Amino acid sequence: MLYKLFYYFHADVSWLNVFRYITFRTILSSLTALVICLVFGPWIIRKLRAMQVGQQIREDGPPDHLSKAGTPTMGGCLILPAIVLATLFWVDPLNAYIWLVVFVVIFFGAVGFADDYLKVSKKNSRGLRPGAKFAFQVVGGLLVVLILYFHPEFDTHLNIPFFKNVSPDLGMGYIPFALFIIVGASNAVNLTDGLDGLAISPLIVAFASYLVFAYLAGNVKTATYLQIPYLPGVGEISVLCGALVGAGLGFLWYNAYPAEVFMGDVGSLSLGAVLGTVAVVTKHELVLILVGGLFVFEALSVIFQVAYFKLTGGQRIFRMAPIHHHFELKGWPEPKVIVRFWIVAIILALLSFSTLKLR
Ligand code: 57M
Repeated sequence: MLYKLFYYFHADVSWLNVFRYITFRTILSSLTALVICLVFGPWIIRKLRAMQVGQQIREDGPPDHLSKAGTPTMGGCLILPAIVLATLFWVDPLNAYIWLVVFVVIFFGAVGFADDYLKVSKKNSRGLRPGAKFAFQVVGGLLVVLILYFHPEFDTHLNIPFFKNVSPDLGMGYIPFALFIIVGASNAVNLTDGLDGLAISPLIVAFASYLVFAYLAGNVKTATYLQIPYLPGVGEISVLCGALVGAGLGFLWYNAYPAEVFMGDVGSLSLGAVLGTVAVVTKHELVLILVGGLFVFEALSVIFQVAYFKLTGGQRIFRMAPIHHHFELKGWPEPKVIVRFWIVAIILALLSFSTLKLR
């Protein structure tokens, strides 16, 4: 938006042409979000501490976590404004995809905020009732999917990674499919957010990957060369992904072990839903299984654990789910679990790039 204003007043100045480039604006949006998070981080952490927005710790969790009681939560209140501001500064304001994703940031952020607020104000770890939280997620996700579905240019074909000639048309079936991706990603990131930096680093990796996919899909030359669907306008999503990467890095500065702040549901529900939405908008839906592989792995560990627990009347596959707790209880120090999980996330994201060539 900001760069459009520059044009308005100085359209004849040739160096301003650099602002036309998505790559240049992506760098600027990531730096803007990074600086906002780094500069305002200490202030927000002080405010959250003063307002006693401290984490309640469940007593049935790994014992090491009890020392985390009182760590300020709701750090998403730093991440989300940084993303929105940096995005609005550097994107083309006429791009509808951007507004759709900004809506997701705000809507899912508001649901998470309500959940966190109830937890900290009532001083227990329950928050919104799970049914209510899920219902809000479905409503938000459905709105997004319906807007996309009824857009005349939106394509309901599904691209199958590694198979360039297989792309079934899901028709109306695309609606529940995309909804599952958005709501599923939101919950999977939320489940993963249980150790310092465990969710934000794989999110940075995932958004950096989608930054590349969006750029390639939004450019007619690269899309044709790679035989991926050409999606006019989707290149701007790179600028937004840049803001997500920058804000994530800025937040990681404070969330790195030992964390000075947690992102809270306001961060995790929103960033997860944004990841799902970006996967849908860039038509790289199934690639999310690799790009966000760590989140899938964490969510599956919970599904299997809960199912097995119910079927067997109380027996477990893992010492505790989500699976990061299993390794903690096996005696791995927290930083070791975190860094090893990051390594897995990075390898999976790198593998996702092979889908561009192996087809
Ligand atoms: C929320 N929240 C963290 C923080 C963060 C169905 C069941 C598996 C659900 C699951 C659950 O409730 N998950 C969602 C996970 C919590 O973090 C807060 O929540 C926000 C994210 N939503 O931003 O505000 C705790 O995680 C730790 N943390 C860090 N560093 C961070 O940067 O150390 C978070 C961020 C924080 C802090 O300790 O308090 C959480 O883990 O609660 N439930 C569980 O995860 C529980 N699992 C469980 O009950 N498993 C059972 C099966 C049968 C369901 C089993 O395996 O036996 C565990 N979680 C905890 N204690 N804390 C077990 C008990």
